[in-house]
Amino acid sequence: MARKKIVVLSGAGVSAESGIATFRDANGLWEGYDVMEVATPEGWRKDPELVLDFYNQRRKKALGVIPNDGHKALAALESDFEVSIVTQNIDNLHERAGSSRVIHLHGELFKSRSTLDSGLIYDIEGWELNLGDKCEKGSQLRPHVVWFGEMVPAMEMAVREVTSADIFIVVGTSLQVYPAAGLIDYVSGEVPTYIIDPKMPPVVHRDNLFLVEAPGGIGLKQVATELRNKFLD
Ligand code: BV8
Repeated sequence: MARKKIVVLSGAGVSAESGIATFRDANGLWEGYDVMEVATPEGWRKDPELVLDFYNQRRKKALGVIPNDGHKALAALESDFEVSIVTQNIDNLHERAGSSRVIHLHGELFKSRSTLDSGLIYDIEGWELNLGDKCEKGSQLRPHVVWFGEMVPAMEMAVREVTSADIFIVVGTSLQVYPAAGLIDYVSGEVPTYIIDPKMPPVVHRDNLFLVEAPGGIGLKQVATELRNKFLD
């Protein structure tokens, strides 16, 4: 029998137990920074060094952390299910935990992109991307990240994933950023939908909705057990 397909929408909360700050929790990432200055094209134009430093600090932090039980529980689901992870996170902890299909809606921290030709994308070795680092066509490299006010190119692919889900899991996201948060609206009422978060985000009630008020490390293990009991003969 074909394996059931699980689609996951993850946010900063799934990396919290690895020690990476979320955006909107107390002492979150945006504290101490003005989003408009470090995560918008205008901020980049105004002060590229401030922006490069903001992402260098996050890359340095991300190099020193490891995947947590939540990332590992999602990777382990691949032994019994087809799993696609649509993440808003720019860290690579899902991949490092072993997840083989990860769509980064908002880009990737360890990649840079040409400011002249957006098709030129490079891996960043180490943690630094600095002013003067140029693409092969000689233009300044920028973080390969989707800033506020920029298009989300992977959205179409993400919509295709969620519309083909047999099971949908939302973990570690406040569902405040669009169009990512709108993905839940593409999931039909017949699809069992799990929301895992210690502080439940606002979700319009729907059929087959299961709220798991717990951190990702515990909640994802609990849901994984439930799914195996429910869907594996
Ligand atoms: C676009 C990359 C248009 C950078 C990010 C007014 C109303 C509505 C929308 C808008 C508006 N004004 C502007 C907009 C659009 C805007 C938007 O949605 N703004 C919001 C803030 C209102 N969106 C955009 O600009 C998008 N683009 O719309 O383009 C367009 C169209 C055509 C042509 C041109 C343009 C682009 C949005 C992408 C922005 N980039 N990140 C970077 O990372 O530095 S968004 C950023 O927020 C991150 O990606 C992050 O992932 C994302 C969402 O945050 P969360 O992941 O949810 O994190 P948060 O801290 O909020 O929540 C953490 C959750 O975890 C909490 O629920 C917490 O309880 C939970 N948690 C805590 N601990 C744990 C836990 N869960 C589990 N376990 C734990 N231990």
